[in-house]
Amino acid sequence: MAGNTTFTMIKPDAVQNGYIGDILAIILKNGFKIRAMKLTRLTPELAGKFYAIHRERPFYGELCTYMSSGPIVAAILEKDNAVEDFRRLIGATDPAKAEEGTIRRLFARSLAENAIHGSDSDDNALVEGRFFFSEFEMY
Ligand code: IDP
Ligand code: MG
Repeated sequence: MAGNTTFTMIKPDAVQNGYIGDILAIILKNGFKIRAMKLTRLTPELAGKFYAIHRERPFYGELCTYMSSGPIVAAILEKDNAVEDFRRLIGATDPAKAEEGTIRRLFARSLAENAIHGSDSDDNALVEGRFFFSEFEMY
């Protein structure tokens, strides 16, 4: 059965461009509830740990530099079928391929700087949420 929570980050480009409010409004309008949220900043080491699954990929270094280049908004979101519904709402990794109306289509600059993260499975949603939040920060 699909779980009801996912994890997201509004990435440094989107925070820098002033899109936090617009993106959160879309997320809330689409029925997601915020269970945890913080403005924070990753170090290159923490970004490397978060994206360790990609460490063999050619873009890993660039990804860690980008994800530590400025503050992000990290959040745990709740909704029925959260992981799948949120991935649909953010759109394809490459904003040029993302559907009309998706968050990446609306706010992303490029394949690398693509505005927002969404967990790709229930298991990863849990791991990623715990990476940023203690149980006392989840409501
Ligand atoms: P996802 O965020 O849609 O799940 P992943 O393939 O898991 O996409 O990649 C993680 C992140 O790495 C992407 O969101 C994007 O920021 C970056 N990325 C993915 N592919 C490339 C690439 O080919 N060049 C540069 N950056 C990339
Ligand atoms: Mg991914």
